[in-house]
Amino acid sequence: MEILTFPNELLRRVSKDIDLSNEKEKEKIHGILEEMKHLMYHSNGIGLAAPQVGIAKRFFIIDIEQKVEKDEDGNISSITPGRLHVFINPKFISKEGELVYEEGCLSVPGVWEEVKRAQKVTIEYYDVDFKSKKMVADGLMAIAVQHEYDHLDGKLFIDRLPMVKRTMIKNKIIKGKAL
Ligand code: QAP
Ligand code: CO
Repeated sequence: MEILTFPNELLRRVSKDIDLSNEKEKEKIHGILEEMKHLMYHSNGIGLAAPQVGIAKRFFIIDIEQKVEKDEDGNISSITPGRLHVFINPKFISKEGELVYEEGCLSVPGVWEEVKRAQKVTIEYYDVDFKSKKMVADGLMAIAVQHEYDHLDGKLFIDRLPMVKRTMIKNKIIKGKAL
């Protein structure tokens, strides 16, 4: 399993809901989640969605509390996981307010830009045990949920930048990769 990066077309697919009546599919998810968790922590990420590892299904993980220790060379020496949240078949019930936050993405490495999102969101989803849950999130958690949800619809945070900036960044990444 590896993290796909822009402009990989697989990141642009609209993902499908997990079929909660399909026990085989549910079982498979657990193994995938385990691998995604390791990938996310290892890459110093706070969120990772299934489409980012080439799986067109509607689920993602978020841990906004993890602590990453680096040695003097900047290499990761230890990662202390915080609280991992698993969101399966998520749906927004409400969004309120506005918040600008500097976002990055494991699929768009090295790019950090300010994005405008809702400040507070209510989201319905199934957790890792396929139990129905509801969460009211604000601040960083609200940003993370909206960012990861976008991946399920094939959207990236750079799509939400003003046109001029977006074109500049996309061209720069594509040129950089061609070299
Ligand atoms: C989404 O993003 C997010 O470019 C998760 O070199 C971002 O985990 C939610 C990362 C901001 C809320 C606020 C990106 C790591 C990680 C990079 C990430 C990089 C190394 C991004
Ligand atoms: Co992302």
